[in-house]
Amino acid sequence: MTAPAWTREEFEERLRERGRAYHIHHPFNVMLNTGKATREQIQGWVANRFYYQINIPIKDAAILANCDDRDVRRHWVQRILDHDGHGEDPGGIDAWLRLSEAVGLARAQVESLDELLPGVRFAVDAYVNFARRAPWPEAVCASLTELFAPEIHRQRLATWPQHYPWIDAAGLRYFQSRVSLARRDVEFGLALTLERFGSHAAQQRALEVLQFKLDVLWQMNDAMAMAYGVTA
Ligand code: AHQ
Repeated sequence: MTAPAWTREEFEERLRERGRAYHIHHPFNVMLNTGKATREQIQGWVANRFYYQINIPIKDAAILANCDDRDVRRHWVQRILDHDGHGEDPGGIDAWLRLSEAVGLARAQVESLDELLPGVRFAVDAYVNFARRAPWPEAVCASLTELFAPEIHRQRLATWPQHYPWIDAAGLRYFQSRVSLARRDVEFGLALTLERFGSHAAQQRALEVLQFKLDVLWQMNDAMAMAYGVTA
């Protein structure tokens, strides 16, 4: 006897419950957002997170390449433009390089990936390779860690200026942009996930996929904590 599928409300609640494992709760992130991070720890975080940022559009292009649904593609393509830029908008990757300069790093230094830690590279590459190989609805589901992202961006915007007055506020514009973009992205990704993962088994798989992506983000913080230290 197979278990009955959860209702959409129950399924969404189970997805949101996984927020307990979101990297907002990782000691390295708590250190960053409670003002305990040194300049070097912040610089290490910015330089390593750059690898995640430049891989998001590559991940999203993998989803597009696998996706046979035109309506989904016409929504999803916006994510690539958001990061790579389009028209007058230089995009999120450029905004992250602006953040790099604001924390005292040269653009070329960050783009060289000289600071990239093995654990960060492996976690990000695992995410991109997952998106290349998994059925595209699973890769859409993996992006739902952004259910919890507006809070982490708001937390940075609320705490960094007071804790780190040496960081040029223009560098925080990326976080500001993601508060609304993450909400827009999640609205589409969540509706698609609730719709397409219909059976109980599929819903369980969706939770496994979300946990995988939560682990990707958690591992990135583990690697940075090991390399740069973490102050509780
Ligand atoms: O800046 C972030 C971003 O553009 C994305 C896209 C999305 C995805 O497709 O997996 N996830 C994501 C995230 C971004 N920022 C992270 C942060 O902590 O600044 C959070 C991360 C996410 O929650 O997955």
